[in-house]
Amino acid sequence: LISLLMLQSCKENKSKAVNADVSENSKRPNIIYIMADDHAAQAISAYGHPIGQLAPTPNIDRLAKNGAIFKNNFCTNSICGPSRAVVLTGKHSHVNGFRMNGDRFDGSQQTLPKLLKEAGYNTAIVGKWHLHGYPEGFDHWNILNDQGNYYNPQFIKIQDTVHINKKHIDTTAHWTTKLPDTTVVKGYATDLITDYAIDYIDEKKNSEQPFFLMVHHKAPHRNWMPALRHVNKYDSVQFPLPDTYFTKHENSTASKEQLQTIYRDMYEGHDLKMTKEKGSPELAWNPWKTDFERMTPEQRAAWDKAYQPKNDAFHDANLSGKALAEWKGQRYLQEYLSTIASVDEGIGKILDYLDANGLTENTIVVYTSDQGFYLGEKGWFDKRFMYEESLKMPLLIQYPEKIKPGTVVEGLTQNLDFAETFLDFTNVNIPNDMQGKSFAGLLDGTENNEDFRDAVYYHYYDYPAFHMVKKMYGVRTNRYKLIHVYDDIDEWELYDLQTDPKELTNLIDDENYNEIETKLRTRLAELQQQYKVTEKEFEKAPKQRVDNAYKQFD
Ligand code: SGN
Ligand code: CA
Repeated sequence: LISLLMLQSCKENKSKAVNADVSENSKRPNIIYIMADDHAAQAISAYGHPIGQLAPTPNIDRLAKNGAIFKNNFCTNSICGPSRAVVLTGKHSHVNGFRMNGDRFDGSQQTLPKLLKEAGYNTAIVGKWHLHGYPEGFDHWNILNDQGNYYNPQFIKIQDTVHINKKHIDTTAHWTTKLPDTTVVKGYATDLITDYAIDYIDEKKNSEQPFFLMVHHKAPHRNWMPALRHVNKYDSVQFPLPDTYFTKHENSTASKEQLQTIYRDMYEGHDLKMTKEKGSPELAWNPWKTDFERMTPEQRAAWDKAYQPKNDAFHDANLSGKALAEWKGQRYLQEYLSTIASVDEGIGKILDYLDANGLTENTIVVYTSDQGFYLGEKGWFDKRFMYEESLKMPLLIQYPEKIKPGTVVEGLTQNLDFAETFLDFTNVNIPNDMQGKSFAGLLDGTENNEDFRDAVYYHYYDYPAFHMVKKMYGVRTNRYKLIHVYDDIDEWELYDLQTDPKELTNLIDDENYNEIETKLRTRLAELQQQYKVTEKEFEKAPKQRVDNAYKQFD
């Protein structure tokens, strides 16, 4: 039967192929979708930012060199679970129902993996899931429990949901489900996820069936724990701290009231790996103990050996005030970028594997992050705001058959478009209820960047919550951005990205911008109508909840 099928597919290939050499290529492309967690474009060297030059990412850069780099790719809602839900559905948060972390993803709805599976693809996901409940529409999955840990993380596989340690695991359960110790895998999360990805590709490489694989890293998410081989990687590098590091946030109340300032809100031990005193490896403020306690004695000893000299030197320096704030920024960047070194190595391994096995030509490889991230701009870490650093997602795609090496995409694309684009590339019908737009035409040169989209819609809901970034929605065009911050506040912000790329001057009361403001308000209303945003999306949180949250997180 198999040879009969092969004969059949050969016949089809021949009739479709222009010449015999490309007959192999008529097999639909595989897709490897690699998404890091919180990877800022500033930290990818291909994007040209000074930080990325000091901490090179040669393997991620290979995608830009062999394929395309996107300069204006945006998320619709700058936070983890919501971004993942948008990627899976091609629909805005208010339509797919996952507005904030903590919501539960309705797995019964139409998703990209389900559509690809129906169209004959083998579908898989390895790494971070973070949508609560377990993946649906995947033939294979092996996911981190909740946020996952850097060292010796817990993984749960599709098989585990049937029978794990003789106990039935509820596939609809919330993450608070206590998983058995047998799900702990010794090793470093980034390396394990890379290995799982390669194992899967290896299993599928000779199959007639094309595959869709999502590789979701935990890194470089908080608390930024590098692999043991990288714990001293950037000790002697001085990263440039942004000139907005000590800004006073004159432009915005939401910016003033956030709790994601590096030198004020980071946990000294847990995040910055600072110790209580010279000579002791005991960590300073470390509220979530399990990240370190789960290390094996050998791992912990190697870790302490690497950190002790630099932490002792810190105590000797006796820093305070501005110098201490700058030291914290430096330590943060060193840690954050060291975790990316493993991610980049992993991408290199996957690309080398594809090359070595003749899979490169017919495989679409995507690299992105669930949102952007702050590397000290405005004094911050984390994301959530509609400003450029967190709104922009890095995006690089390699697909030799369709994308010319060195392609630069300037059009306004979004994570909302990913599902549509992959369906387009695989010749699967794009359902009408998806809200994005395939950008395949920007990649093969059949569509103009300027004509692709004139404005993107954004809506962030997760307030009150960690970091206390207020609810906001808005519109961004090629040049301008209009934001409405609401809930316990009612404030508008307007920025001219051409004259003020760092978004420090709120022009909302500037008369010279009245006309622009009016146009932006009109466009915003149109987008809300187009995307079917209803009044329900602007509900306020009870005041008591907000007050309590400030107490809890401050
Ligand atoms: C954790 C982090 C926050 C982070 C959220 C959401 N705190 O709560 O800093 O904003 O995750 O991140 S931690 O101390 O527990 O690490 S997200 O990527 O999952 O959206
Ligand atoms: Ca994230």
